[in-house]
Amino acid sequence: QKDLHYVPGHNGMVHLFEWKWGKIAEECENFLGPMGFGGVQVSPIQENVIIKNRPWWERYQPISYKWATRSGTAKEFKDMVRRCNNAGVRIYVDVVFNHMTGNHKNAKGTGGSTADTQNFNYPGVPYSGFDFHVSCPINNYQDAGNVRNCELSGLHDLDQSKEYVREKIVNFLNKIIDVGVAGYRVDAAKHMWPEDLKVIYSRVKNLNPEHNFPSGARPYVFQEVIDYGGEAISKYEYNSFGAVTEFRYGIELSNALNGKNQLKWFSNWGEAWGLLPSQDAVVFIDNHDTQRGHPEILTYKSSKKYKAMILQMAVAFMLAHPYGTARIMSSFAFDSFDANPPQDSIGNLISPTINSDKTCGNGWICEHRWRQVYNMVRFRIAANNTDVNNWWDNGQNQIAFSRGNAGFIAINGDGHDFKQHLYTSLQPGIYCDVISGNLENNVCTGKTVTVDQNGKAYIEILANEEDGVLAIHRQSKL
Ligand code: QV4
Ligand code: CA
Repeated sequence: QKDLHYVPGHNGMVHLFEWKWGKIAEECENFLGPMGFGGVQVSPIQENVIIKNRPWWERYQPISYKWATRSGTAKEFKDMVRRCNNAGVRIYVDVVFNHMTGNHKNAKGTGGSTADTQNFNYPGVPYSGFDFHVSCPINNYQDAGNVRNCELSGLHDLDQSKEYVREKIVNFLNKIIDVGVAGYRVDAAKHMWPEDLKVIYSRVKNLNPEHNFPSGARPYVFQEVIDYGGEAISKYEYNSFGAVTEFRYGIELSNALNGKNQLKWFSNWGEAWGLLPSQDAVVFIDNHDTQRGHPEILTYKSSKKYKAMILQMAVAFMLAHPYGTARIMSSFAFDSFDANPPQDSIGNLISPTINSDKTCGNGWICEHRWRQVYNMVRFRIAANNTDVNNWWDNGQNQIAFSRGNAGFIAINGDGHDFKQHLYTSLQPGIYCDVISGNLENNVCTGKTVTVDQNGKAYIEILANEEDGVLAIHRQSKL
């Protein structure tokens, strides 16, 4: 349950937050597949309650397990999974089964279901009061019972120890596996008992071999457990039976690039820092929650504030480094927490348009389409199964390392020029820096780096350059 089943030669997961199924299918065929992305985390698929002005977070309030959301219908979902698998890109669904909705007058769902939320009645499943914990608010993160048996933000809390509830959840999961999904993100896993989760996961089917999964393959499970330390519940309660989101990853890197720590300390980045074992960790700089509620975390908005595009630097480091399963956040532009995704006057989602330079329009940020990001996905693929070697730093925020003899990256987090002769471990030759440009038809549109007979090269990242990163790899050789 910790194997992603990426197609060989693919790597990196992108969260296409609030994208429509049809558009994701196109993205798999036109961009993600050809670029070598490993998988997509998609927004919740189950029917949710409709909330006025349609904030993104209505999708975290399930009203039934029907596949009907603003992202599309069951038919469109199935078609997307098939097309993405054919393009070599796996699909991971964000599943929400800790709770149903909060209280709403005349609750109506995106698939036409209704609910009497005050009385815990959800005929679309059906669930009734008997299937829920007795209502109480989560207000004490020092008490595991409170966190797991009470309501997160007033969301009616299902009791996963009940056979009936387990059966409904397992059926829902089995149906997504049937159509070729490779795994799922478990929303609010911290708010459920590990024993219950273990039983639920163990009952889910093997992956569907018709979609090119090996026979007997288990779904990849990654659980949303936010553990910054200091609470009753720990990430180590969950990682024996599935992967876990490693929230400390993004905060540590953001702190360093925000000048609160030095990059040189990252020479032993990984478990030595108190992070989960690499195999168990899903890592990311920002996610859909932290980009809204955590000013200290780097997001696409940071890149406007600083001349050096520091989100890209953090993402480049993440993709260059072998630790963890890397996930990239792909956003829509927003000004406030509640802001809805791009939509028309009657609430239909408006999909991104694609510009000629590969970036997105219509209010979509599409970080995964930034050259500095997709080219680092290709770096990660080229460097697959190699370690960090030849770590170099200047004692502050200029660092460099190689990945076996497959790739080399240098980062300038200092305010002065980076000018060094460094050992790259790459074959002699001329390489295209994939951060400042692209290698197209054997022409490099960015900086080039010449690796000499001894594997050494002159590396330069000036303080006033737009990007604070330089990266070359065996596939970027001219
Ligand atoms: C409000 C009040 C409550 C009150 C309730 C009564 O705030 O005090 O009890 O009304 O009716 C939305 C609103 C929230 C509202 C709630 C219920 O923002 O104000 O409560 O709905 O109507 C997303 C959003 C939440 C949103 C929720 C459901 O972030 O704001 O709540 O969707 O629509 C912890 C958890 C972690 C969680 C994180 C946000 O450990 O698991 O908080 N992260 C995941 C998702 C996240 C999602 C949920 C969990 C819930 O990543 O996006 O919350 O599914 O750290
Ligand atoms: Ca719970």
